[in-house]
Amino acid sequence: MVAAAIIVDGRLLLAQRTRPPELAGLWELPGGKAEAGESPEDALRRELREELGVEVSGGDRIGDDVPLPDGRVLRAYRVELVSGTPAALDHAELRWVDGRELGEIDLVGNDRGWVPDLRLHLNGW
Ligand code: 9L3
Ligand code: MG
Repeated sequence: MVAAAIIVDGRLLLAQRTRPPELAGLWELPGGKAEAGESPEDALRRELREELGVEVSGGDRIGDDVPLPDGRVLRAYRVELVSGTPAALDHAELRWVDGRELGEIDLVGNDRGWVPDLRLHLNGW
């Protein structure tokens, strides 16, 4: 599983999940599941195209891998917007948050451990 930290002008892009019911309404770093034979970087580019309608580049790791209950790991990458304006094509809503807001918003549990690392790159904390 791969997720993206898109940071512009000291704010991080968060996306509000619509599913499954137990995660609906919570906010996450956008991303998803790598398909068979797909590299994490390719998976992230595809997911962001599908979910946000944007092209991204880069891909330095940020934060630690998060072990998921099913044995997979969730890994976050810092990416830069290359083209397009993020749109909520697969989420309820998008929001740009600064460091303070990141600490106050209801994140999905899996993403909470990344907050200290993310904040180092954000304004306002
Ligand atoms: N997940 C957690 N944090 C994230 C992402 C992208 C995904 N930043 C978890 C939520 C779901 C699972 O991974 O349990 C599958 O995500 P998706 O394929 O529904 O986006
Ligand atoms: Mg997803």
